[in-house]
Amino acid sequence: DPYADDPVRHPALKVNSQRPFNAEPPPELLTENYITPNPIFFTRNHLPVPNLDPVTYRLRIVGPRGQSLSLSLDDLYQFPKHEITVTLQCAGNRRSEMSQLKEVRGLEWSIGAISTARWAGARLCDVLAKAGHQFCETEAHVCFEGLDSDPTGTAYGASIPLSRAMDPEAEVLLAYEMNGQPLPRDHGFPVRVVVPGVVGARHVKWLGKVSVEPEESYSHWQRRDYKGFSPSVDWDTVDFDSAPSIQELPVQSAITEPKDGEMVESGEVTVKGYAWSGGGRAVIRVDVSLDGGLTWQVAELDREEQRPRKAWAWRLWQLQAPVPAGKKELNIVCKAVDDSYNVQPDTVAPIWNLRGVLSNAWHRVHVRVAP
Ligand code: MTE
Ligand code: MO
Repeated sequence: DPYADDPVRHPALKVNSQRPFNAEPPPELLTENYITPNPIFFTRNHLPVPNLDPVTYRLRIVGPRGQSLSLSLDDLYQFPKHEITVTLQCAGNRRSEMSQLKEVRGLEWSIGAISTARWAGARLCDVLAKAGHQFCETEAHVCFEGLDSDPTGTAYGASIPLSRAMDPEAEVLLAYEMNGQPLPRDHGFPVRVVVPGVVGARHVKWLGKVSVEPEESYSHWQRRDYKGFSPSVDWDTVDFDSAPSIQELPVQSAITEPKDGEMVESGEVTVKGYAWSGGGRAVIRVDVSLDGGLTWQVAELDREEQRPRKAWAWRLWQLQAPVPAGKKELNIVCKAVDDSYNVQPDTVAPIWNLRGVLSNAWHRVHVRVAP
């Protein structure tokens, strides 16, 4: 069993797959804290978790002309330490709502394939500069390879455009700390990539190699997965080369309390949730409806700092509202707006796609009101 050496996990996690391990925190724990505690941070593994020795660990950096650098953990600690709060979301978050409409291929994530941490590490731009890389090529990519691999020896891999990697304002990290601790094994010990504002799939864990290439990564997960398609495309007609790889994610929000099917007290209801947008776009508003979207109220957003163009982390929100007299049930809905005034689509059907990615329709929760 290649998974026999996987780490022990927190019992509160909702497991979507045991081997490889994929799990999400239950909604009520997800928004209990702005910073997700490491043990309940969602986990998305494609392969067994490698067991790496921090003493012998080396990160290989390969430049555009093949020149290479081998960095130990101590070498990485010599770069200026950069610390930022970043929300990581899997492209498959909320996939289960898509598969309710029509079958999709993928893990049945509910609303918890998203979490937030303080990440610390070296900036990728500093490390690439040290490797002798000056930003010149415009059509280049930075490819990442993990040290996890399948039985044929193929490693997990992904890439981002070089322009993002070299932009100090994009704050791409080679992270060695998560919430003040060394990275837990499930989250990439000893080093992972953190690409703020970008889909989780590019945040390569157990990082073994970074290379500057003229093309995107040839990895399955860059080229044959994590892309969006029209609802009309099926597995017979799909042409993965025709769509760009997902990088920045669209605006997203979900209700974490109350839960679907719950009974709420009459009088007053408290609705809680999260909202986030990709590319550093800040969430400026969350609208909540108690009547399926006929009328709306504006939720209260947390006061966490949102830097312009660098709003990498989610906002938690809540709404306390009277339950309209005589109501026996509530159809609670939320939708977020980001600072480009991007909004979420009202239903799943027009954004349904065969892989069930980019699922960001209005989130809906149905509850009964206690008599
Ligand atoms: N990196 C490696 N090496 N192997 C993986 O399976 N999964 C990716 C990404 N990085 C993955 C990886 C995907 S799809 C996601 S959503 C995030 O890691 C999940 O990060 P987390 O498990 O720390 O939440
Ligand atoms: Mo993912």
